[in-house]
Amino acid sequence: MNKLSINTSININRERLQFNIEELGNIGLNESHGLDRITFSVDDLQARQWFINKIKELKLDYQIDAAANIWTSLPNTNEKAPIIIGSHLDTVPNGGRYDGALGVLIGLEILTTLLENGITTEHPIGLVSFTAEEPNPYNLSTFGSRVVTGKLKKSDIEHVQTKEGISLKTALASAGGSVDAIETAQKKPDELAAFLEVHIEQGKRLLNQSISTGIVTAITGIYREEITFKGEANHAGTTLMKERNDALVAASKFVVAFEEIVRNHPSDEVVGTIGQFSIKPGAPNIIPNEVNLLMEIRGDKAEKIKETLQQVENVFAELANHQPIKVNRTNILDQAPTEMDKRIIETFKDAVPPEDKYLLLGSMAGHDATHLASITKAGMLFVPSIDGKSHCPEEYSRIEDIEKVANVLLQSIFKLDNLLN
Ligand code: HGY
Ligand code: MN
Ligand code: MN
Repeated sequence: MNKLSINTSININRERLQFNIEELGNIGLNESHGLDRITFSVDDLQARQWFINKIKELKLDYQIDAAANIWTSLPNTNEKAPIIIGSHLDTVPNGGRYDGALGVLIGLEILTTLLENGITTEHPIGLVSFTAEEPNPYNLSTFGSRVVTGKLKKSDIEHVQTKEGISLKTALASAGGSVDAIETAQKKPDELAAFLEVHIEQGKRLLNQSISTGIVTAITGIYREEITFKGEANHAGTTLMKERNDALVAASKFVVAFEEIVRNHPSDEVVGTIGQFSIKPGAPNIIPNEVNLLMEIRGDKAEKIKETLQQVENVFAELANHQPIKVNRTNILDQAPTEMDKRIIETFKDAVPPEDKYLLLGSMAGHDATHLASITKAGMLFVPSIDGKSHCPEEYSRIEDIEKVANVLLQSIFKLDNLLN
């Protein structure tokens, strides 16, 4: 049969996709109507099991690699490298139903559509759910995709544990992975023909222009540091103000100075956040002796992140002039800004129906595709986010938009199947 004649007549099943979004969206639901599928939590494990059951219902094989990434693929006897669709199932605390999950569910829907239509492609079509994309208690976001692309090795992770002392070794094993065998999950360059990720935009650009399909040109760079300020604990009543070395006061000055640096950066694409902060010992009558925080800087160009970091250095130098504080800084993430594959961008454009529009846009959120781009051709499609809300329970995308973008992905897969080696 002529492949092109099959392609244009096939669409994904919107009701089935909607059903799966709702069913998966009940796993990890909390009292604030948000999702708590934090990496390796009971709810994360339950979502992973839900996904495995769905694969089994399709009578497909699946593999859990050493990073606990879950892979499946349609049967195909060709020797070609596979085209892989993927994203993640874990969420931020009190997160939404769409971030990550949508990309996996659209992949599942596309596999199901191809199966029920009996379509065999030249390239095997696969699907992956990556482990621990979001920041997590192990301080290892985009964990699964970094392992697959060789950016995290056994030596980087073998001693990792949470603040409560739970080792990554134990937690990863609970999801079917293995720290000792971690490097077996690594893929060689060109082992995959392409990686395609659909995600919600998490901003308002598509919505403001009433466009359903976003085609991502590049993904922001993300730099994170864990910073500990060490002062001196002492009695809050008997220690004179001039005699104090208060870790919280120093950290607070830093927070304010940091916000000013990023706010004043001429580029809107440079943003910075301190989203996690803890004080020790944490009593009203003890001067804080330790503050621990996570600082994040994002930017569309590596130089802009570097230049922001230089200004951060100046703040620390200035702080040291005023207080005998000790500061420990550990870099925990340094993801360079990444361009998406030009050929895939062109293919996405061609796959949008002529009566519909698309918008080319950069992603200011990080994604697994950023890492996959180092070993294969990577491309991303965005779906509009209502009110631009994400990482919160209000996160929502309309099924009409989702359906359109899923069909763009399906048609793109047919085109790439013909185009790629
Ligand atoms: O943090 C991010 O940009 C992504 O949502 N993980
Ligand atoms: Mn996210
Ligand atoms: Mn995500």
